[in-house]
Amino acid sequence: TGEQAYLDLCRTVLETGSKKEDRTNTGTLSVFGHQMRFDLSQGFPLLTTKRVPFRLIASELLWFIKGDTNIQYLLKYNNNIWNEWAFKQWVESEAYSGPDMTDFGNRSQTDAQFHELYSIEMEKFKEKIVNDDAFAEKYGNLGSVYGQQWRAWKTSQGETIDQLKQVIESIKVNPDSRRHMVTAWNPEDVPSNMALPPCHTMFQFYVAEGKLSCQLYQRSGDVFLGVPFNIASYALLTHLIAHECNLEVGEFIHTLGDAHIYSNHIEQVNTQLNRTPMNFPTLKLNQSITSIFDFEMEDMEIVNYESHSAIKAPVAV
Ligand code: UFP
Repeated sequence: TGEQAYLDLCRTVLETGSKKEDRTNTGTLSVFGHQMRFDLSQGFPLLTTKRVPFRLIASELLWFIKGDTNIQYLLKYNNNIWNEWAFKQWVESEAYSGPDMTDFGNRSQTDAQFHELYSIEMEKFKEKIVNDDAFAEKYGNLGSVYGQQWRAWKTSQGETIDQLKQVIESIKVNPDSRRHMVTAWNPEDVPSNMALPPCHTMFQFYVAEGKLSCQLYQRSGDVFLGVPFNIASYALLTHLIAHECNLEVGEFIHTLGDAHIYSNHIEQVNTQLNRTPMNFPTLKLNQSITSIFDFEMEDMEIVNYESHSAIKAPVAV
């Protein structure tokens, strides 16, 4: 099955990876430069050797596509994956007067008492973001993240470029073009304006024989936690754009720079490698929608998703 490409990446990192320290002080095994190919016509690449939550992937992708950079949208879909970045801005602001939240990510993993305090503050923060638009406007906005880079790239002239709209137009008008590019990596914004310098830095589309393919260059990949999400997210994006452009889906090609397994994920990866992959599920899209900008959560559905159970692991922050 197509999942083999991912399992091979895991094995390659475990067997040939270099021991490498990292920003988060967790320690990794890492390889540099690895490519996986997924034939999207053979099924939707949502891993089956562990449960991967499609709902989170889809709501995050719609958030990017809409050019939204405020976590309020994500929280409405019960998607918590970007909370920490906004929470950091809040607890470091003048307006915050609660308990000291310095280095909350690491402390909440090692100090149970602090974890309790942190959870309470985080819940209060989320509730305010959802219910108080002015508060959300101020503290829920992550600034120069994917939504902005894709839909409203800031030029030196003070204008904005809608890269996503332009690339879809160029796929329709000039499918053979070798310039179907979208970039999220803006050297001017890195690192000062960014919560997290983009991991998926640029992607390119390619049309041949009526099929749309996509290749992503990801500078840094957390093989166990991040990469399974990234695969499904770009596969979904490729499906949505192919749908709008009346093309079939071709391949998703995932090129990774620093592909790493964190030292506290090795056991989990081994558990996963001992499982037998099942067939990939299928993606169903609401056929009456014609523009990717009009898709909502209820217009996309994963069918026949059978998988082994989820595997928990700590996130490096
Ligand atoms: N990471 C991913 N995929 C993502 C994302 C983050 O794998 O989509 F946003 C991981 C990669 C790395 C960490 O382990 O998050 C980012 O750290 P750094 O900026 O130091 O590469």
